[in-house]
Amino acid sequence: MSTENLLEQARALLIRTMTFYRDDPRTSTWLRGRVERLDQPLRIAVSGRVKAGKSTLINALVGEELAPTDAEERTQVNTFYQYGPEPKILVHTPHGAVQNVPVSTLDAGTIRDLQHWRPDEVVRLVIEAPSPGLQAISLIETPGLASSAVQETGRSALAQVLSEADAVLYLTRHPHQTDLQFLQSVHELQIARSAPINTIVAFSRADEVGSGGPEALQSAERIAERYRNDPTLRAFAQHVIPVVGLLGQAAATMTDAELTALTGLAQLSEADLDALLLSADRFANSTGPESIPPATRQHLVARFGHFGVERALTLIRAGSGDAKQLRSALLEESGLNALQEAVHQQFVERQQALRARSALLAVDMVLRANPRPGVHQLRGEFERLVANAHEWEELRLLSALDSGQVRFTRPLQAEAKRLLGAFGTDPRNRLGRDENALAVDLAEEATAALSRWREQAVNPLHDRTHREAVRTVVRSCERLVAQRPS
Ligand SMILES: Nc1nc2c(ncn2[C@@H]2O[C@H](COP(=O)(O)OP(=O)(O)OP(=O)(O)O)[C@@H](O)[C@H]2O)c(=O)[nH]1
Ligand SMILES: [Mg+2]
Repeated sequence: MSTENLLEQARALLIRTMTFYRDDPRTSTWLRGRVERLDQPLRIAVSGRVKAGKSTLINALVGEELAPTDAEERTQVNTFYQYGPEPKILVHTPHGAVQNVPVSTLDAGTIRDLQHWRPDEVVRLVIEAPSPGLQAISLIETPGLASSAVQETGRSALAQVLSEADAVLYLTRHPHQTDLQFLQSVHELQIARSAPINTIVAFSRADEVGSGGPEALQSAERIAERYRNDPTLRAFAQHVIPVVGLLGQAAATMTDAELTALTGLAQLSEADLDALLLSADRFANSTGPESIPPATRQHLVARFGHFGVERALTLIRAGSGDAKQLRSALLEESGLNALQEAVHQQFVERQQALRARSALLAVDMVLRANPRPGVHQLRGEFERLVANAHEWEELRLLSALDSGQVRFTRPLQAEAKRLLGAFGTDPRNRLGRDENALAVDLAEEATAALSRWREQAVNPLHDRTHREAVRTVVRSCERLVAQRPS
């Protein structure tokens, strides 16, 4: 059995496909781009309906206000935010030309102007920024789907997103039916079905749920929980997370002046503060308190939202006095920490499996679009890799274990997750040993785990789902036995 990892096999197949099409410059150039991408930061598409809060969330994730958020018209152009040593804007036209727009700083205004070009004038904007938040991942904002378009153009828009990104962060304000259908259509593609490992759903603008009071996030969490248990959604999204992107963005980019204003407000008497916080309108426009003038309060509501201001004041009064404490408490309350954690666990840690998926998707697209004599060998190799992609099986089983679709008894459940790589994919992590563990101990532990799980495989009490799950764990153990720890 080959234990060479899936990514390397997928890369090799991608390169062979490129060689096979070398007399077709368009195809081979496209494929070369895909090969190069395997060594670039992971690409995550931020997708969803118009005004779902995509740009705001991108800023919250990057920790800077790069993406224009207050645009009245909707964004028409795919906008890539990626790391670069200096600020840079590249404009891609439909004919393949790339123009460099000279900039010394990146301001949302310039980006906004460029985003208003029509799709037949500009097909893609690439914003390069020296932001630490973009070193491990690149983010792509896709044009917001109009509600009618979710169904109509859903598939083609989606095919586009899929071919551009390794993973999808889908934002929805109300996870209703059309969004589910849209997401499901992603899932219909062959690779997507084999590897439903690349989608996180963010339940966005969660502060607006219900009447939008301080309890909004708890209501949003209850709704999210319902969707997590929805079998349709669970089949392709591993996480449904409520987020208040606006608060996340404000917390991540909070200024000293904002902190000073918030601290000043927190010193008001409880009665005055309660009266002031009755509504966003009252907060922003009432004449008093004079120490914090209306203009400052208007600024605070615009930046943090009414929910965010209320949370910030409550936290300051409870003792989160300095900027660092307040920022981290607000990032927690906005759901941004949970989202970052999910992105890390599901996408960054699993990037090899996601990159392999993208590479195979590219091969599949080319073989379908340009069939010619001799492709059957490549197609055969493609099918073999997809069928044997054990990494994807591990991810599927991990999410089934997390969602409760599959359950082992107590000690086995934890061990299965560890062996499947939930706490790190290195042999040491999988075997629950630290970095000082000796190779011989690891080998011994791997053999012991394998025989334990082989016993489970013949347990007659297990149903089919269970037997398949056990087989996946056994296969992970077999790989650990075959692997030489480095
Ligand atoms: N209350 C609240 N408002 C938000 C939140 N996120 C975004 N908004 C507001 O919603 C509006 C749209 O936000 P954007 O981030 O521009 O949304 P978008 O999905 O990028 O919009 P398009 O690209 O134009 O489709 C802006 O006025 C934001 O301030 C949130 O978490 N809470
Ligand atoms: Mg936007």
